[in-house]
Amino acid sequence: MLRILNYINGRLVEPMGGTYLDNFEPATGKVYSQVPDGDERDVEAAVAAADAAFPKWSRTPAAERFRLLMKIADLIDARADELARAETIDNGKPLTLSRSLDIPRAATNFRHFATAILHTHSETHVTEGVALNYTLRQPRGVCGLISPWNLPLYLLTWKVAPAIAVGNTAVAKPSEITPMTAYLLSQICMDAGLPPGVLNIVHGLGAKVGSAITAHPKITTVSFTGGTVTGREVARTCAPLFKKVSLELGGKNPTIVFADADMALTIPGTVRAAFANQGQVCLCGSRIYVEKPAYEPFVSRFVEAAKKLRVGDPLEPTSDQGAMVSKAQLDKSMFYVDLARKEGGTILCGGAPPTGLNERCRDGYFFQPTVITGLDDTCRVNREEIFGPVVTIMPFSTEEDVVAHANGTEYGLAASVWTQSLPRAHRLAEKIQSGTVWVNCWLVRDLRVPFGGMKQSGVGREGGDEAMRFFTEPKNVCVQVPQV
Ligand code: TXE
Repeated sequence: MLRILNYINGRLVEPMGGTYLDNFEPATGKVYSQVPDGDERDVEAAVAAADAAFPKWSRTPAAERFRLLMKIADLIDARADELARAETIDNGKPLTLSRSLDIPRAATNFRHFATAILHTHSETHVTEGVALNYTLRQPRGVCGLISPWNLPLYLLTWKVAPAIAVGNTAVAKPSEITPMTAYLLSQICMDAGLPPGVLNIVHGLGAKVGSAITAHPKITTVSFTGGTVTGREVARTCAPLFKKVSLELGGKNPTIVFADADMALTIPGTVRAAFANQGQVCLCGSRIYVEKPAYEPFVSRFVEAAKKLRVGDPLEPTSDQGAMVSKAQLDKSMFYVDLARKEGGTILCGGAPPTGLNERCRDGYFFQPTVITGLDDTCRVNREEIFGPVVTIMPFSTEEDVVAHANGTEYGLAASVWTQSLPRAHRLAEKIQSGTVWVNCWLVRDLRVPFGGMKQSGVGREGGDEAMRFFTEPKNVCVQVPQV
């Protein structure tokens, strides 16, 4: 049985407690590896390594940091097939998705920030006749980076890359449910020659390792992606310690389809937004609002497309949908489908695990793409994050109505609007309360733009300059200008 290790001070090491957690393969429901059951002692060692590495790393020239991060990206590319397979076995998503999205994006994350640090600029303010003010942006020290299970390597590297690119050192904790690609990243960092202590990865449970990271006095900055409930706990821990915190949390994202939308584009686009990664993307569009004249034909075509999605062994190239990440997530989707029935909804397709899985996957965590109608905004199914392949479709009459629907939950992460009227698209984008609004597309990501949510979808922004600003401290230097 493969036992993965922590990555501390440039070495792969056993957890100090000597205990391990079972790591399940979602497609089979069976244990396939073991992950360190880390605790505060491992976190202490990791923080000490990061703290010791910080002085030299923060003074390492940008050109050298650039070279090392680009080397990591190259090694990710070189091991992409292995990483994609590891991601799929660990997470349950189709291999085609791991290979086309998650792994290439991990390399891109490193390249984006490796190049960004070569082109930074700062501000100067002249106090006429008195002084010259310039802003120094300096690394903050040891960062705590906590990432979730839905896009394991993609979201881990989305934090690691900017944090160390600007000169911080880091202690990262991947989800205990999907630790494998983080372990392979440790090997890649060692092969790339990343100096010991710059990045440390401690595996284990959130309540033990995660909370030890957020509470550690030497960790100045915490970047967290996960559920809103846990995000609240992270914020509660960090606030009295005056840590800088970025929270990327859950969503209940509206998809808004007007009657004038190009349905040849909209149907596949909204189906992908609904069911990508088995609906386990915080940006997935799980509430679909369709303008009344187009409602019936849209529902019919959407259900037809959802039924065509092939749910199967994620290692098979023919599978469009793989397994959900855990039994808990599968049960959560089942719970909400049952709740939808009780709330008066109609299940038009899916609503249960598929039949016809191969022998290997008969005990896996699979669920069919599910479409529900007949519910309104007061129903829990339309208010709470399900984080599975379960969506609702509702009709709407006017722009004012649909804006009220879209903004009617505690979340505000993302939205998509499908229409061929440009003025209407801009009107909706301005009124919808979310950190991202896509128009006639979904999950198109330019890494330079601010990324994050509002309301209970999070605090702060990552991406591009926002990430560089989050992971640095601006200092104003004011120099008296001698009068001639
Ligand atoms: O996330 P958790 P879970 C949503 C989704 C899901 C729900 C819970 O609805 O059903 O969140 O998922 C670590 N201090 N999203 O349980 O618990 C944990 O070990 C510090 C949306 O997987 O938030 C893991 O590494 N860390 C989200 C990370 O936090 C703690 C993606 C996320 O785990 C901790 C995933 C603590 N007290 C789930 N407790 C998105 N926005 O993409 C746990 N952790």
